[in-house]
Amino acid sequence: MENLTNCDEGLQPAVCLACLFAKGAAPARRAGGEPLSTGRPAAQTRALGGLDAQEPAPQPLTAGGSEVWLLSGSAPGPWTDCQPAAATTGAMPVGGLLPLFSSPGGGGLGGGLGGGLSGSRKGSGPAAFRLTEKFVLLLVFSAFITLCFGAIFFLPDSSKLLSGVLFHSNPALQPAAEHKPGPGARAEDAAEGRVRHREEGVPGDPGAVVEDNLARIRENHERALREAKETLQKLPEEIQRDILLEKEKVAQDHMRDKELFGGLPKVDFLPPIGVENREPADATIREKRAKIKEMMNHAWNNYKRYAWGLNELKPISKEGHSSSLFGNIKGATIVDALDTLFIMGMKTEFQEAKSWIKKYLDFNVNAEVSVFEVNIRFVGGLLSAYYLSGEEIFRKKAVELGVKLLPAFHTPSGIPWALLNMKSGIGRNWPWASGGSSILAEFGTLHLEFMHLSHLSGNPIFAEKVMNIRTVLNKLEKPEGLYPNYLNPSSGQWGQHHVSVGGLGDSFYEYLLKAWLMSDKTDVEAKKMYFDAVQAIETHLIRKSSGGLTYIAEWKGGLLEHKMGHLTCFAGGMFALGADGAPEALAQHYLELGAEIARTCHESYNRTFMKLGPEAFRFDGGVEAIATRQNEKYYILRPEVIETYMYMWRLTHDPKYRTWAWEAVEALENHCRVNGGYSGLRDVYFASESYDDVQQSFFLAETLKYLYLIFSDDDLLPLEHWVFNTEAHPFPILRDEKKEIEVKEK
Ligand code: DMJ
Repeated sequence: MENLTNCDEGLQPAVCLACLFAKGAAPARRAGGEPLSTGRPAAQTRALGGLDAQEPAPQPLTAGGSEVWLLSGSAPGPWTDCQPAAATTGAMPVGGLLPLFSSPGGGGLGGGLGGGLSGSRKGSGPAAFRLTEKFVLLLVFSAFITLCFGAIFFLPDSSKLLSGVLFHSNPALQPAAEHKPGPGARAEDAAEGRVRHREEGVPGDPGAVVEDNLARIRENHERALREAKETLQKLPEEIQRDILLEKEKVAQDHMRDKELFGGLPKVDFLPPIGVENREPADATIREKRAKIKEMMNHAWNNYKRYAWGLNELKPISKEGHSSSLFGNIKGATIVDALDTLFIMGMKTEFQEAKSWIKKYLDFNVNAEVSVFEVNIRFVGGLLSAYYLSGEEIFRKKAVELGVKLLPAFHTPSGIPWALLNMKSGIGRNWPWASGGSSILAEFGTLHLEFMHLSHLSGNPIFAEKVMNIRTVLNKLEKPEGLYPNYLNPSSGQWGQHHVSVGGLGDSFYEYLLKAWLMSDKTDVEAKKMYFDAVQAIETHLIRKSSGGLTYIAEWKGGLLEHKMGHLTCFAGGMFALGADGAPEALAQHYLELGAEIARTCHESYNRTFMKLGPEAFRFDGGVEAIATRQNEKYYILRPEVIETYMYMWRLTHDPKYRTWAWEAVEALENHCRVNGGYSGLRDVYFASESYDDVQQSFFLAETLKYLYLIFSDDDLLPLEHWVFNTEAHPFPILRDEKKEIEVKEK
């Protein structure tokens, strides 16, 4: 206590702060030049505190002066080493910092109350105080006592304190075993044990025990108040969500533990169908296929050389490229390319990729990721690598990542957030999205991966999450039968009525069809949703230009924008693939619709200088299939047009699709290939290349894979056994056991 009145090494932080402040502000003075009660010789004290023994004696305190001094430190009064003489220096005094620890003549409790023992005030001893000072001290003292009693009787832990402090016999006399928390004891029990242990350590010091208990009680009390306050400020739905969140956190921890201890259920790995890398019989086709494999080698080797372990490659700068879509997750190209390496027979590269994944692929990143992108590229890539190779590491990593994505679904409707911090589990939507909405193409493109995650983990939670999305969608009224691109996850209602089969909408439709196909055609709800949607799209969005090109426009609140994105070109393949499930009378129609879209998209390539298509092309202002705006003229190695050629080739074997695909290969080689890999282009209508300097991971995952498949026989990843996710990662069809048995019996 004595030290509290002095500026010495051992002082409490608050007091030290006060000291520094006071010293910097003005030379400290001592009342009447008397030495402080430090036990140090006066000369030393002076030297330390910069004291001047010749200073005049201070003015005696008045009650008012004392009060003001205690509260704001602005009135004249005596000081200790630590206190500036405010009145004489005009510097800000520190009295406000020291109401309890220091006071005139040696300080607060230490000086005032203890004055008779160690105070150094002139004429020291209680008798030396004036009546008003005594009154003030008494007031302070009684306030402190009231606080202690208040704490003892009204705080939640009071009973422990009462028994531990007031009515308890000396704890040191109690048997030690009694204080030990037993096995399985809760955290609070352990804490209690800790306090008791401290009591045991200071049997002769009840003051320390009181202090210890008070500190703990104060801490608990403050925490409880804080939590109660936060809870009261929340809406009932938010509280409900928090409860759910807590529950799921427990489930996730459980799952993680299970995984750590090898808890993933055993699954019988079925040898994949159609992964033998047979050479095509036709020599020209063989050569072409070999050329595409060489392109993959060029892309992969340069990524390896200049950007290994990073997300993507900058082929011009020859360094890594990081996209915010993946937060701090690394290795997008490695994971995205796995299955392409596998089907091309690039075994060494596949093993290198696997080793990297084993060692470095880490999802515990404190950064926001795009749930959609991470799902289609990372979850999708890992799942297909598992299904092709049977390597457990891929299944483990895929499930681990799936678990990390689950908090994205913590919204009132269960429609997931677009962005998620994988470490904190906090989600939000893109700031630009209409009224805080989630995006149809993003939350609608989780289904295939999540169904497989449930299949491989034995945990239905993933399937439940995506089936709930469908339930929400099915309850909503659709304008003209169309699905708007925006849906608010809080209200569960549509945002802006903007409909697109391109960006923001595209893969939602793709996943309806593929959910049906991947379920071995048992998910008839998905099939119905798909065909209903396609019917509405045909009625309201699909148009034919005067030059005879069929295109898919965008719909904005009933008005058409006659523009088609490169992304929309995937739809040709989708319509053709869906023909199989259509009513007989419509099957041919859908195949033809696919062919027409393929032709239009081919035109969008053919009408450029580079023979590669722009990001978006228009059918108005006298143009057809041409980009008219500068910011729509770029090509970023996207796959959608080639994807449609692949489906059209497989489903029709019309040779023009191979011809068109080869045109694309030549264009890529002529304009996108550079020393350091493949780059996107800023303007496909311009005679000389302006590179965007990014080799997108989907170039290896999709563009090159679809090209390779076009020049392979159909028994490489046959469509009867595999469904490609939207990033071209093949997933096996989940066979319905009952159906299998029925077929066999027949
Ligand atoms: C890919 O990541 C996927 O195909 C996605 O569905 C949309 N676009 C890119 C490539 O263009």
